[in-house]
Amino acid sequence: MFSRREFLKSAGALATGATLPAWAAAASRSTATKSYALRPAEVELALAGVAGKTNFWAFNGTVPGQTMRIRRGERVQIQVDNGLGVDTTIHWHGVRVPNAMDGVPQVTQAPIKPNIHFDYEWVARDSGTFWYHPHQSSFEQVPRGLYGALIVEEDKPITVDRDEVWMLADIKLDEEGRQVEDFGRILDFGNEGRLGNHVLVNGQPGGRLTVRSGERIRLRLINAASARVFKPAIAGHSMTVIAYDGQAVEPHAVEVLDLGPGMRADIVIDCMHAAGTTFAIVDRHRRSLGEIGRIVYQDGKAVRNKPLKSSLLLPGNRLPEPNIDMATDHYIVFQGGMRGAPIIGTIDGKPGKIQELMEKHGLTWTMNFSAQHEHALMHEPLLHFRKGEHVRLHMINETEYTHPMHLHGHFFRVLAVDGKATRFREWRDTVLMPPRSSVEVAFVADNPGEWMYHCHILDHAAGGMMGTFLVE
Ligand SMILES: [Cu+2]
Repeated sequence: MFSRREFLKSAGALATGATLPAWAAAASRSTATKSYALRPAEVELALAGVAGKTNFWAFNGTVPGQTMRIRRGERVQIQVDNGLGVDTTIHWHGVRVPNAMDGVPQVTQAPIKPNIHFDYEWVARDSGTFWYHPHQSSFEQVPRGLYGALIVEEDKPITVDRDEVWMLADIKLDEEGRQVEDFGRILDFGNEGRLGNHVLVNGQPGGRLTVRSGERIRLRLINAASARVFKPAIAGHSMTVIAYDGQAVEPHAVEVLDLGPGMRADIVIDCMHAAGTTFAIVDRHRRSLGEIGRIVYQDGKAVRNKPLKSSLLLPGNRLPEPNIDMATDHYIVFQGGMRGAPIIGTIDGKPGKIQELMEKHGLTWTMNFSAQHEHALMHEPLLHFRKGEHVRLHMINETEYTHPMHLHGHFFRVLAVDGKATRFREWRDTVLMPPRSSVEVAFVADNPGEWMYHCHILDHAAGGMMGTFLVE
């Protein structure tokens, strides 16, 4: 028997040399396959301005891993060959993959053992800015350097002079320029997470966006930090947001972005200053380390003297639209953390205190009164949805901390924060939940399987703020 895939492969092979009938050409285009090989392993890399070499874990020896640029509708095959001394997996953050390809150890697959390989394969249904990283001990593996960008290009992109990716992260270095290996401390789990002491842009300190006067730049910002929330602002420039988490939003200007771990923003910058000038991109968050990078105007003639007038509205993806009138209401209550009420849920079936949860289980947070060890083999889904169910999810944050909450396999519309309707009802896969707040989102649970729902401050996830939703 000839499978459809083999048939299309041979149809694709025919394309070299022979003229294909239009139907065959279209078929091979729509199922074009891109293959990647990713090998996570230890590596020593030089950081600008840092003496000596720095120890990383990296995909194919670079931090970030290679940027995967694909087109919407393309099939992607990724062979992961584990060169680490520990188990790993890869999660395709924001990509609506089939459950078995989601890369969550114990939940969607067995962990990839050292020296073993695993093949991922999925079709890019949505265009947008996504990223990939391990879901195994992510509080350690991600900050060690295992992360990379995944860009799915639109069929009809907007007009810009250049399309750039900045992966933001931080790193904790000692005086010799080595990574401090203090991962997994309960003090970090129960507070704001483990913060680095240097900001990295695409793996190096001090991002540089070199531009020519008049250029219009699309900048895809990805927060790959394990715990740091960035609030980037650009001196002398306005940022027009065109997408959040890869999904189109009505273009709107902002002075400051609010980018929690896991979150993305596509912004457009019209660079209308004079050649030879420089502008700082600063982090305005209260835990900021200062400058993230700079826009540097090259010498030379301006590309144009007035900003481009063309539309910044992205075509958008076909996401299932939740109907609020027919939606079922579901609730998640968040409790815990070292600062705040000594609350919480259940320990061994009885109401317990945070102190007890920490001492007995090494956990610091609960969702709906239950805390989970990272990817435990035995676990109960937090919520159950019927396949196709329209869901309105009420998230009630009773903690004193901010949490970027991430749902796998789906996008949701953000309806309201503290009862106040959002301006754009934007689609997201990760939403920032401010301290002591409520956030309302809605989505259609159309992707069958058991999906992670967790805080993307990876230390919080490891401290119990992770659970699953079952769609069946
Ligand atoms: Cu959190």
